[in-house]
Formats: sequence, structure tokens, C-alpha cells
Amino acid sequence: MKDQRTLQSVLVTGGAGFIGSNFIRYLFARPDFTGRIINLDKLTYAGNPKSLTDIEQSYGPNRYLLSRTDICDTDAVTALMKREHVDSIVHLAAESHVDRSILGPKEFIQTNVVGTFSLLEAARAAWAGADGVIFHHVSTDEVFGSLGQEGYFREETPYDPRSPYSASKASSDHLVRAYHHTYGLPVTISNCSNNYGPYQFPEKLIPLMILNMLEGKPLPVYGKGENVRDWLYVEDHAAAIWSILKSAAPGATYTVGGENEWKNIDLVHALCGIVAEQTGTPVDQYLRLIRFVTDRPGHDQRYAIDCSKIKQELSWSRGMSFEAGLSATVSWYLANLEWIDSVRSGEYRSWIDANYAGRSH
Ligand code: NAD
Ligand code: TDX
Repeated sequence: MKDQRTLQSVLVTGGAGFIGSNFIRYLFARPDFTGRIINLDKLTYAGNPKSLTDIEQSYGPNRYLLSRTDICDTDAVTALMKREHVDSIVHLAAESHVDRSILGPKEFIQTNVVGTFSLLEAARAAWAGADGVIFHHVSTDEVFGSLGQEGYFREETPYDPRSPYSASKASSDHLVRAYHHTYGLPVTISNCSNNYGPYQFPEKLIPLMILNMLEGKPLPVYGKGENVRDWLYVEDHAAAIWSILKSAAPGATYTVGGENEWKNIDLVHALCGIVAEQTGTPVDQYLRLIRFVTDRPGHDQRYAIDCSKIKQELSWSRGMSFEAGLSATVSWYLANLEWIDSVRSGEYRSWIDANYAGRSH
């Protein structure tokens, strides 16, 4: 194991989103983390402070702070970093849904490209000459394009992004590396496969399917459902990010995946079985909701990750089996229908505006 950084003030961008909220909860559960977390989030449709109510109650304001701030506001981020003596950044803030990027790419360029540039500038200004600091950029396996039936993405795989989302993430990766080589900013990057678990916004495949089953709505499977994704439980991803933040050498990249490839149609069938079991419903009632619909334009065929580098160098490995992870995820959604209603309703937006309007610390 490599030397461990001592991190006392961690800035998490996009901490009110799916991976961010799980990462913050994971970190506070670690006995060896005694520091403070600043959650910097614009609170877009995908960011929900209600995902962290328990954390706010247990750790705020001494060890946890939410700042409603746009990463594109360089001056505000620099000031916050200086005031909070930030020694590490976990950069998750992004527009993250591929279908939305096809319908409207502009926000993806603004947040993912311009926003990452702005955050790098803020870090450079706040950390001029500082030692022991680290900027970790969370990226995606989608930057590598699409695989056929064989092969895996690994750290050296050439970039070949094919959607506006993946092109914006690829751009941000290049900027992060450029700031390391040009200005010496200590950065690390991870490119991760599809995450699943609690608190995922119900536009992504797994939560969308679970909720549509519960509501008796059609289950839209794009194309023939033959596309393959490599699924990773979100808490395992949080552990990977933490191991990189603590120990990885500046400039290092890691690919992270679940070694867990599934065709979409097989996954939807498996989910039907689990929801049926947990709700005591005959599985046919869900299976007959499956509809093969028009394919996503430019739909990448297959993603799969070789994660031997992070396993060997940082002793990381996936902890959760897919069977247990899917079952836990379905249980979580069944037990948290109120959270789902609130993130999908106009009530959620007005609650954010009432509670977090102009709130930037
Ligand atoms: P998400 O959409 O659930 O959350 C994104 C968060 O970023 C939200 O809280 C949102 O309010 C915030 N945000 C958006 N624009 C912002 C801005 N301009 N300033 C500040 N905050 C802003 O996304 P997620 O699924 O949690 O993904 C997090 C990161 O991980 C993204 O960078 C994504 O590209 C990457 N990633 C995701 C997956 C996955 O399967 N979900 C896989 C690999 C990589
Ligand atoms: O309704 C659907 N029907 C369907 O067949 C949806 C929403 C998706 N799909 C398919 C498309 C993909 O092949 O399921 C697969 C998974 O789709 P998404 O959940 O939208 O994820 P994906 O496009 O693979 O991207 C995700 O993983 C990589 C995240 O959204 C990205 O942020 C991450 O970078």
C-alpha cells in the first residue's frame, strides 16, 4: 500500500447527486475519516439535499456543510476553498444522463467542460504552492467509446467518445490532465462503469424500471435490449474513489468496474423477478410490461472494464455481489417512495427554492 494522505477538508462537487450523496455517507461511516466535508452543489433537477438529511442532522454544521454554488462560478469556489482550507476535491458535479445530452447538449458543455475548467482554475488559485493537496476527477468509461463482443477498456485505451455526454466528459478529462502537465496541479482521474444503488435519479435504467413496475407502466427497452453494461454498486465505487484520493500518485488514472456484464434485457428480466418477489406479485404481471422501443441514437453496444490496476496498486476490489446489490436496491426504492415522489414533483423544486435560495457559504 502506498503512503496515505491526511485529508481534513474534502470538497465534494455534486455531492447532492446519486454518487456524491453515497460517497459522503460512505466517508462519514469510515472510522479513519475525522475531517470535514463541504458539499458544493448547484442543486439542479438531479441534486437533492433530502438525500443527505441524516448526514446534515448528524454532522452539520461542524463536519458537514452544503453550499449551493455553481462550479462555473470560479470566484465563489476559490473563496470557499480558501475559507474552508480545502485540501482535497472529489469532482462529481456534472450533467450525467446520456438521453438528455442527445436532446439538449448545451448544458453538458457548460457544466462538464466549462465547469470543470472553472473548478481547475479555482483549485489553481486557492492552492498556489500548497503541499499534500489532491484534485480527483470522476469520469466515465463512456469516454472510450463502444466495445464489440471482445475486449475491455483499460487505462491506456484511446479516447473515442460518441455521445454529447461522453464527449463532454472526455473534454473534461483532457483539461484535468493538461492542468497536471502544464501547471503541476496534483490530479487523479477515474473512469468508472455504470453505477447502481440507492438515491439514483429515476431516469436511469434500474430505478426507472423498478418504479415503472410499481406503477404498472411500460418498461421501455431500447432496440433489442442486446446492449451490455458493466454494473458496479455505488458504495464499491465510493471505496474506489477514497482509495485513490488517499494513496494514488498525482497524474494517475484508474479504470473502475464491477466485472459484472449484463445485457439490458437480461437485467430487466432479473429486476422483474426481484420486484415480484419483494412485493409478492406474480412475475408475469411485470414481464408483460416490457416494450422494445426505438433505439437511443448512437447507442454504444458494450462497456466492460479491466480494473486490474486499481486492484493491484491500491488493493481495491468490489465488495457487493450483483444479486445482493440489486436486491438491496429494490428494497431501498420500495422503502423510500416518499423520496421518489419528492424528487419527481414540483413540490421538490419549490422546497429547494424555499430552503436553499441563494444559499452559498
Ligand atoms: P447525478 O446527475 O446524480 O448528480 C450530479 C450532481 O451534480 C447533482 O447533484 C447536480 O445538482 C450537480 N450539478 C450539476 N451541475 C452542477 C453545476 N454546474 N455546479 C454544481 N453542481 C452541479 O450524477 P451521478 O450519477 O451521481 O454522477 C456523478 C459523476 O460521476 C458525474 O461526473 C458522472 O459523469 C460520473 N459517473 C457516473 C456514473 C453513473 O453510472 N452514474 C458512472 C461513471 C461516472
Ligand atoms: O429507459 C431506458 N431503456 C434502456 O434500454 C433507459 C433509461 C436506458 N436503457 C438502456 C441504455 C443503456 O444501454 O440501458 C442502458 C443503461 O442506460 P442508462 O441508465 O441511461 O446509463 P448509460 O447510458 O449506460 O450511462 C450511465 O453509465 C455511465 C450513466 O448515466 C452515466 O452518467 C455514466 O457515465
